[in-house]
Amino acid sequence: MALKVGVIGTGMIGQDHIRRLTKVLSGVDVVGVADIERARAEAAAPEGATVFDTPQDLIASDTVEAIVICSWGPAHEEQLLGCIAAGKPVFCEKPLVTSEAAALKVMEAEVAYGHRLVQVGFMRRFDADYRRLKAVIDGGTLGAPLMYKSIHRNASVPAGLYTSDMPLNDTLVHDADVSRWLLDDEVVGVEVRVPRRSSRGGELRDPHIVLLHCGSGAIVTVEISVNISYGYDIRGEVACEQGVAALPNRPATVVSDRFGIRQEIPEDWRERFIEAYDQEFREWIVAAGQGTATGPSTWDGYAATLVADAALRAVESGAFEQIAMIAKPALYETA
Ligand code: NAD
Ligand code: ISE
Repeated sequence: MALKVGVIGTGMIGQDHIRRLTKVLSGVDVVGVADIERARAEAAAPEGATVFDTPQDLIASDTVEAIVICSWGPAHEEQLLGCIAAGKPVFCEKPLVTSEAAALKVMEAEVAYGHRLVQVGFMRRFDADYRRLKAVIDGGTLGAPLMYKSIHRNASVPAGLYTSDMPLNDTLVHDADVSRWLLDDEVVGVEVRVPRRSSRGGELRDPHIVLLHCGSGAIVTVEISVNISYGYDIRGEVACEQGVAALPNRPATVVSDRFGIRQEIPEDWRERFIEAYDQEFREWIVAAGQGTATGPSTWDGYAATLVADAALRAVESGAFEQIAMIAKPALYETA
């Protein structure tokens, strides 16, 4: 029996996820959609799917067994709490929520429910290259990881809609999550440096250099550039005690012609992580079909939110900003 899914938020990534849920993956049916812009939901709805008036109506519907949230970050809290209250598994695009208080509320609700219902859209954990990199580090042959260099470049971001806080609370969350996962460590403090501003973004503060200090003493440096024009360029290199392991550049095909030797650059995240998104949903469909969730959890969303908050403080203060986490609830110990 196919899992009956409702999608909230039918913008860029909502439409891409509807495409993969209807055209790429099996064992799943998109039976409903909702968006505050009803016309957008109507245009995105697959044949036969119901267009609900509100996200709350979608969550409450008996025809919807599991939910995919692709609305804007500030809307996630209310929608996640609604899914947990209804006892329905939910895939929520990053960021989990946009404040520490909201993350704690969602975590409290899930812990009170008694088992995991929430999977956060940190798709890098499902990318084959990142998984290989983690396997090398976990294998231990290179010794302990000491430094991780994460490069996160976007060709462009929507002018006016993407504001100066977003490199730190919308984009950095991916690097924060994947660093914690790769190094099996928590971030305990953050520093931010702001180099010369790129003229391409007008008043937008861009680029950023972020230092994530981990509990073990390992340090992650993150370069975030969101208007670099040439493409979506994601790189990563872990320096360990006895060697270095790095992600390959994607796509890996090398073209040689009379202009030289080169690799293409993906246009955006949809292209670079297409297979990672497919895989995160394959694993979600199986877990949600069993009434639960897998992969990045509410705890991981909370941790990334704390990093974003600390980074926003650090960009103002210019100083090291410490992070204090609550004790990890037992529910997330095996996650
Ligand atoms: P978008 O602006 O294209 O689409 C968001 C949609 O949500 C819009 O159609 C909007 O009308 C709708 N919406 C907003 N508030 C709503 C509400 N309260 N109820 C119902 N619908 C609501 O944005 P996007 O690029 O599709 O991003 C959506 C989410 O996905 C964001 O949280 C973003 O950070 C995340 N995202 C993740 C990735 C990734 O790589 N994992 C990539 C892009 C976006
Ligand atoms: C976007 O929302 C994403 O999540 C992309 O993966 C990220 O690279 C981009 O910077 C964000 O704006």
